[in-house]
Amino acid sequence: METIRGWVWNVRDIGKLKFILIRTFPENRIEQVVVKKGNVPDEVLEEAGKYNPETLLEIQGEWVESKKAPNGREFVAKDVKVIANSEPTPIDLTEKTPAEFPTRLEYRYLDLRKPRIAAIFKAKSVIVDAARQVLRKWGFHEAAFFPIIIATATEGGAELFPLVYFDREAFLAQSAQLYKQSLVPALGRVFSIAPSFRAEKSRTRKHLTEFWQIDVEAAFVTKKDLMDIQFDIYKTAAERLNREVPDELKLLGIEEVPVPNKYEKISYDEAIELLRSDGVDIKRGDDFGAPEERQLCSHFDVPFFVTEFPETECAFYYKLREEDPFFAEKMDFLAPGENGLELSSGGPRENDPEKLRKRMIAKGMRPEAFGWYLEMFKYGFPPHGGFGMGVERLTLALLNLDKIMEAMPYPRTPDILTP
Ligand code: AMO
Repeated sequence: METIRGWVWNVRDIGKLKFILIRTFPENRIEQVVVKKGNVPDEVLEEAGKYNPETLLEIQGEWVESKKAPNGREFVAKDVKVIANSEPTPIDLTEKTPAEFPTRLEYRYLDLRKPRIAAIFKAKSVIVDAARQVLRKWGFHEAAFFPIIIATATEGGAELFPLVYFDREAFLAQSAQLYKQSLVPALGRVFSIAPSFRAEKSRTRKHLTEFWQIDVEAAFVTKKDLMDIQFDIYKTAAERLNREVPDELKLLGIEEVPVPNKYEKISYDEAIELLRSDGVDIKRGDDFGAPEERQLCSHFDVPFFVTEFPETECAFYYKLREEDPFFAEKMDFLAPGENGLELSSGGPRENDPEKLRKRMIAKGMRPEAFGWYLEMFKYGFPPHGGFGMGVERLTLALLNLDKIMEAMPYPRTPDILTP
């Protein structure tokens, strides 16, 4: 005799026989349970026809082969115990009657139980673990941890969420940028996986107001190293997804996540040329908007880097090109294909506090507010560089989701604050 547990998915009542589909704990698989007169006490048979979906059961019995059952087997019950009753659910977890996203969010605590939705988060857990594994392999230490409550902008002033910090103004961190740089002399290679907050009123498939970044910084690192490390995260995550969660991928309609064997590189100027040859109206100096980005990604079937962006489009901390200071040494890493998008930004950093101060002023920032950051470069600071990769963007790309909100259990956008 075996014991299984699971939630009622659906009950088919044909009198002396009840077929109960359950979603098993902990596998989250749909399995068939047969409750038959004579096999179970009479009151169990009677009750079994009345279970609401999501009633949590503990069932004793045994598996037998059955060609008609979902996984080629069914569980013949000898006894059934209700562990927790359920009221009728406000959304249909079987998705026979699908709900719109706002309704799904309203009942997110139930929505997350759907095997297809739970699959996203089992996969995301593999992706986050793959990033940690790769960074450790490359000799990085995980910074434990950087502040979330901060006094100044790190990525420019307009997108900060202010908060009241006793009698002072403070903000939620836009990134760990300044702090991760400051740990480079201490740890050499450092990373953190931490939340970032951006008060952008962007309502797009790739923007959240709260998202997580894999923030990476290293001393004496080359641009090629930075690219290789990012590619390694992407590739390792793809391989591990295929190996560790194949059933979850199937639920998401993915036979196999494409595992790239190389990455490509294109300069900003080349990307502009390519877009223009496609008939896109874009000037040298412009940043890529969503349609341009998609168009660019559709030219690639492996992940790729766009290198050297116009300085005016970049944060103050990127190094400028020595040969041509119109450009900053920033590089973006993008996922390929029709559904492609920017996954990360990064590059070598500026170490000269005077140059940093001028760049800040030019970008409308107040260098006085960055005292400690500017001072630290006066004390034997090594050349360094890094990148920040969005965890939800990476999840969106690898799992081919249609919007980033699907990659967060409880997404935050300009419109969504609850649950
Ligand atoms: P950036 O601002 O480009 O760079 O952010 C880095 C990466 O974070 C993700 N990201 C977002 N994900 C979801 N919603 C958003 N609103 C959002 N904004 C950004 C993207 C993006 O590529 N400090 C630098 C990185 C560095 O140079 O180290 C930074 O924050 O995947």
